[in-house]
Amino acid sequence: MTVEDHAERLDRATATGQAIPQLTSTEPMSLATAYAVQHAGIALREGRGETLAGVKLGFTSKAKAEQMGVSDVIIGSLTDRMRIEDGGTFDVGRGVHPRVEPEVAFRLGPDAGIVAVAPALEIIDSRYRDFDFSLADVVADNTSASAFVLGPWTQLDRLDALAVDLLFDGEVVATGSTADILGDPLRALPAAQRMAAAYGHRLRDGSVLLAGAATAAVALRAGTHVEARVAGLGSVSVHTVEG
Ligand code: OOG
Ligand code: MG
Repeated sequence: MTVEDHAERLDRATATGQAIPQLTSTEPMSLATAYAVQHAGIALREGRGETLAGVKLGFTSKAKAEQMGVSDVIIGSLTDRMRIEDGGTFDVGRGVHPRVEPEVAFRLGPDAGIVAVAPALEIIDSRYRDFDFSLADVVADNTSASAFVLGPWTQLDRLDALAVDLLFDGEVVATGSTADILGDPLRALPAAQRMAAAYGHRLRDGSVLLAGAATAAVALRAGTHVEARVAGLGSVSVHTVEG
């Protein structure tokens, strides 16, 4: 199968909510090819009018790496269509098996420096059966990116040890610290610059950078008020619906 074939299979799985077997179940795939599949998938989205909104990092925390059994940091693309307004809704029926994780987001300025920070929720949804994949598979699947929600932008110099809580209907379902993100989420910027240069992503003026989850991801079901709280940064929320 060609890079385009792989990208189209993943794109169809995203559109239909039908999981597919791992791409690497039939043939091995290099990381370079996996990123080529990821970019081909983004090109399909751009062909439908979506525009790039930024990038995300994955597996920047030990909790996430242990949950998924994959430990190398990965990079993926975010588009405008993935963005949900703070307090908006997410339709779980359109996904395969969506999960949510609390994150920290940065807004990048003209020189790709950080100009603002916000609490964030990332909704991930692997297009592979049972949320099970190798590193190449998850890279090809645009790092499971599905949707993201940004809280209020603020300025804060130190982010190294802020408490992070994920709440479902007001009850804490996961807790962590921003220190769980690369030791300090500010390290996400050099990490993203390195990954972007290596794999062909761009950190443009106004881009969003999702630094990665501070806790393991939690499965979503319909009818839930989902909130992330980051001490000193405030909170961000989304309601899940079905249909
Ligand atoms: C891959 C995405 C990982 C993070 O924040 O670590 C990620 C996955 O777990 O399916 O977004
Ligand atoms: Mg994430």
